[in-house]
Amino acid sequence: MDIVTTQAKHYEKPELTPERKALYDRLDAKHVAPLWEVLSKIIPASPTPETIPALWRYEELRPLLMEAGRLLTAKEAERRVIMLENPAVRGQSKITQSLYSGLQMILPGEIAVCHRHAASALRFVIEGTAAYTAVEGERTTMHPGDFILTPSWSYHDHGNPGNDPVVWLDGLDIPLVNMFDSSFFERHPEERQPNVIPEGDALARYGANMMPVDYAPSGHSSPIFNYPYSQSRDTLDRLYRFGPVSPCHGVKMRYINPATGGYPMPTIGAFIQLLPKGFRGLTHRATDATVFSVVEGSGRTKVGDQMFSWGPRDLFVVPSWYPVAHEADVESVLFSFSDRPAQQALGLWREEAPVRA
Ligand code: 1HN
Repeated sequence: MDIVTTQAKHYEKPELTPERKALYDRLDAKHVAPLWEVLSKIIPASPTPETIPALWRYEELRPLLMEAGRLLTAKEAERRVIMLENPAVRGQSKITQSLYSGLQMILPGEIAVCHRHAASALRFVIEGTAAYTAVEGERTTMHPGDFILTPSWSYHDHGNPGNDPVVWLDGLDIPLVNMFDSSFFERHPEERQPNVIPEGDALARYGANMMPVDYAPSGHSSPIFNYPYSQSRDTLDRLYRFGPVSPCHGVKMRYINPATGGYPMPTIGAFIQLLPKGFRGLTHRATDATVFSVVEGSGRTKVGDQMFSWGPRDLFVVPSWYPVAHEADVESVLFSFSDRPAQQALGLWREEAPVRA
């Protein structure tokens, strides 16, 4: 399907005469400026993202991450992460305009010390089965494909008591928090927070289509903090068999806060989708720039004019409003996250699915 690239008509700038230019210089000296000179730039007719589509191959990143593991400890680094930087905005520690992402590695025997910050975080486990993350007193073991939350201002630490490195994808709303100048950070007095809640408590209490009768939310995020891949994979499998399959998204599910049906965190939403073998998806687009992590399978995604071929553990980013179409050679699973909840809360989110030819 073809992509609509026609731009709506926009306001045209008035002519720049010598007298006008002289006025603009006098305005400039007083730290004021004429709106009409910049209006179409600051209010584009449709999104004009500065970030660009990009793909990272896990097999290229993994050796570099392992070398970082030889050169510094998790404790020295606070968090041993190689950041996925959008190629168009290098040095800004962002993958999209609003989100930060990176690959974090923790070696056998290491811990990542306990701290908390205003930024909300998610983890999507890529490799290794033995690490745990602890959030507000409860630990959870991290398995590949698990989607794990660290809500804003919750104490968290990680550890790897196993024999192999563990790698996960981090997604944080750091650029968004910094846009509001609302960042806070503090260390816990201990390296590890006390383990006061039995493992599995949150999932048992909130993850079985029931809520404690006297449940009262303690914050803005989901009371579940590990959404295990075993459950999400099984759901995708059954829904594929039951149908229907979306022509754009395959079988696509949104992770929820079970107390509200809304997103797990106020600023970052996450999704998991199955693309059937031989799937040829229709082109669609939305205003939430999205980071994808390939869990299983192989295929291709067309983003704008670019075609990204992907396999397990590869990562790619689709900026806002870029047309996207997925294809799968074999049955494939993609995890993704974006700032969709923030945009929806502010009444800004739009989608076009499928994009009109
Ligand atoms: C952080 O706390 C983690 O807890 C990961 O694993 C990445 C990036 C910036 C600031 C804090 C983590 C982070 C981070």
